[in-house]
Amino acid sequence: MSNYDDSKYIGIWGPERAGKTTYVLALKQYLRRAKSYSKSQSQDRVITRDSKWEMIATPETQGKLRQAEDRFVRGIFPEPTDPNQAPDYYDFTFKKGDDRYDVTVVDAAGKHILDDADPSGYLGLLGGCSGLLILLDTKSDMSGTEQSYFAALDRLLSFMAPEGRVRQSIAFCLGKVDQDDLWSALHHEGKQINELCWEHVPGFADFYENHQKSLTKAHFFAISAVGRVATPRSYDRPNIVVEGPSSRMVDPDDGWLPFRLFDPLLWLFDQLDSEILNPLERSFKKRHYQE
Ligand SMILES: Nc1nc2c(ncn2[C@@H]2O[C@H](COP(=O)(O)OP(=O)(O)O)[C@@H](O)[C@H]2O)c(=O)[nH]1
Ligand SMILES: [Mg+2]
Repeated sequence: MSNYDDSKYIGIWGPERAGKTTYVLALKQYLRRAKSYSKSQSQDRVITRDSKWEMIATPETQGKLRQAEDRFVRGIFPEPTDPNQAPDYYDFTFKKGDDRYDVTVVDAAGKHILDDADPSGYLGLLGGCSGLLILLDTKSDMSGTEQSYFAALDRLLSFMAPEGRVRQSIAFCLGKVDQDDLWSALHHEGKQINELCWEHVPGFADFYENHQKSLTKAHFFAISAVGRVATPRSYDRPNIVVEGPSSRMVDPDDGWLPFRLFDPLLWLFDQLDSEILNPLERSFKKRHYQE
């Protein structure tokens, strides 16, 4: 982990196969490419904003991610995180001009959190982060298993809110919104992201209702690491094919454009700033993230 005093720990958590590792790999690749995207597609406000940022891995993190990155640029997804493996750490510096955030991403394998005896100290680890990115996935059933992920999240939030209020900022991210049903609900039916979560993530509505009061700093995001394939008419279909037991991206090359990947982190950065700055500085600094 980074030794800087100004390091922020941002935890990423989600059930198995929700896309945590892919998220980190895709974000790094996307920010690297955003500079050239912003020249070729300069009307896109999001890309232009993101193109000013750099995401720099420490040498150790680079070593850890190298193999998976080589595969990812060819459209091949990371090996599933071993559910028995201890949490993995990735250290990055996010830089834009004079702004700098040292962030340790805790990639916590879903299942670890299920054991209520918490043998690997997950509650302390994730509960001690300044911000959390919780990745929701419509396909990983979080409620139906014998040990429910939502029960585990309940424990985590109770741990974080001993007095009934969660201090930390939480970005709830609905991932894989490239999927046809989610994409069309979001873009054609004008559904709000939180509505999509209630409707498409089994168990989420009940979970959220139970915690709504204590979650004072929560925000919803919709993201996709693979994006959609653009045709002259529209963004036609998800940029992904399933081949046997695995899947890969159809177009990992220059045409690849993920969807809104950086938004949750920019929002978390803004929240972290507003905790340490006085109100005057806060309004001056609040420029990273726009609704
Ligand atoms: N459709 C779609 N599938 C994705 C996306 N990101 C990841 N996946 C799929 O989800 C699987 C699990 O992703 P992974 O990052 O290994 O999940 P983790 O267990 O949370 O680290 C991948 O192998 C892909 O098949 C996405 O943005 N869209
Ligand atoms: Mg993983």
